[in-house]
Amino acid sequence: MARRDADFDALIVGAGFAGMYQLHALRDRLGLRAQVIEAGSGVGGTWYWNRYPGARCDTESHAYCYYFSDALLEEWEWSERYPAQPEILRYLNFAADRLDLRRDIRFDTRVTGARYDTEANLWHVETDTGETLSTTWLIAAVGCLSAANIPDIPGLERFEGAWYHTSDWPEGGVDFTGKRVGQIGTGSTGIQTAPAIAETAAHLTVFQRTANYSVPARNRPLDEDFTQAFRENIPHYRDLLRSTPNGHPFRLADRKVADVTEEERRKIYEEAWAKGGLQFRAVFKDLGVDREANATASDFIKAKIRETVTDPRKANILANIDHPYGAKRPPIDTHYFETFNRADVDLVDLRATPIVEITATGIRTTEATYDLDVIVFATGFDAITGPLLKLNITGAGGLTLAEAWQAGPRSFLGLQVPGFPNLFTITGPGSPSVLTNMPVAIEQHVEWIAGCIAWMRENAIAAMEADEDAAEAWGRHVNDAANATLLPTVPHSWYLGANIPGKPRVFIPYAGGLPRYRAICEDVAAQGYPGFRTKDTAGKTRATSNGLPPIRGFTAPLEAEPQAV
Ligand code: NA7
Repeated sequence: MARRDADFDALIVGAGFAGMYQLHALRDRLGLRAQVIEAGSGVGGTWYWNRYPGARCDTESHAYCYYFSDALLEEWEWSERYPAQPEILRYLNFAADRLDLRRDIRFDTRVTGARYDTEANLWHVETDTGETLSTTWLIAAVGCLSAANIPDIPGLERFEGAWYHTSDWPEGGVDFTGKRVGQIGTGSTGIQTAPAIAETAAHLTVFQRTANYSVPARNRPLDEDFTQAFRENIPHYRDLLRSTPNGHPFRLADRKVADVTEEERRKIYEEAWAKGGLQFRAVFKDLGVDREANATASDFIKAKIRETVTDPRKANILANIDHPYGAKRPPIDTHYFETFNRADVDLVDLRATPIVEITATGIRTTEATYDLDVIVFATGFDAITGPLLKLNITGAGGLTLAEAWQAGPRSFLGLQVPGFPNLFTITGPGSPSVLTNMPVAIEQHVEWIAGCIAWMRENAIAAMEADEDAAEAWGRHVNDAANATLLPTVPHSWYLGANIPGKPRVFIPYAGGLPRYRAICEDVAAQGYPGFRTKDTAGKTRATSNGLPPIRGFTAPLEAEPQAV
């Protein structure tokens, strides 16, 4: 139940895919007084900030957009198989115009703190423009990968050249002409940006800590026929995206590695390699769950790397991969390994020769000094929890989110945190989030949150928060789901928080698959929100004190839904 004396019914933080749709859902469907607070000067979230050369989505364009509106799908035309950052940004601007969102977005405004007032059932949200705004519901739509990880390497402040993190790239771009560039990091971002930087830089040195798999993206322009066929089959694509475990437009093949001969297997991998893209991991259903099966895919890709890279020293460093394929986020690329065949591109193995310091003129490892004009940090993010913690949220009774999550994030369904009433997190920790095609996961969360708020209004509920016991049970289920896969077996994975010194090692996203997750969320809503503690406008409270009632999907065996993450 919203308070009329509050500044807003709902404040949403972030104007990316999530915040934009949440604004539309609350303002235009429920009639709430809702606003978005956005630090950037425009909409786009991740795609507003990540302007580095080569930035492109790894999801195919026709699947990387809003599906809640046929009109948006029919009016937009993608130009390439994978959308590049400028095209996604144009798309999100188109959606903002089409839905008339901009009038309710405060740009150039960063949330610096939020405090819950238990008496008034209100959030007080502070901004860097000096305002304090009150709201009944606070919705964090801050994205999973928006808190940059800039490693604490001694000497960075002494560096006399320029340095950039890929996620905070200058709007006008960076001119690498004639420059010696050092790039640290070979995750999805580093693998996209190295070939693009090499195109114009005088010299590129890639500093690799963990060798990584990559499958060719096989990007290409889309033609009229594709667009036409897509528009005629929108319901098919919508069903497909909502019924696959990771929200991608491909299904996991119904066969195991051991079901085929070695020769057939080779042919399957070759065909998938030629086709390109993330569906490489979906050609067998046991790649994500069985080490032996996985080794066949891992070995295939390592052999491809060795075939591609002509210098045996570089090939050895690149193919020396220490984890199962897909157990860390699997990148796709456009000529990444080929880039190392250029005479002006070098590769440094940081496992063998770690960085000691950054000097005034470059990077010094235990073995050599590399003179550089520019350093590019493609070093990733304090993922999922980082952007939420940066909001400086204080919940009921003065408990901060940082305190509540000291031993790792706790939530019910990745949607609400015990002790933080009326705060919702879109694609928060404990939800499928980064293991899926994000817009699909976002739409499901936005719609669930809108449904929950509508229910609160209908039932005169003033405040709602996750129960401790529900969060406990959910945490166990998130762990079980991860343990049914190979995902938690990589000790240096950012899915476990391992890339950030001091971050608790907890498997963060939910690996049980989107359909199962959606069924659980729907069942919780249909049963009147068990697992949540509520307080009505008369001050009467309700809690699920005797554990959770049976929830569809919670109990089904996890191996029924192997992840092709
Ligand atoms: P990632 O996947 O976290 O990759 C970051 C890379 O930076 C990775 O190779 C890291 O090595 C490396 N890194 C991080 N810190 C250091 C230090 N201190 N020294 C050397 N190397 C370091 O981030 P991305 O931006 O590539 O991708 C994130 C997501 O964006 C991706 O999953 C897509 O969803 C889009 P490590 O592997 O930790 O040894």
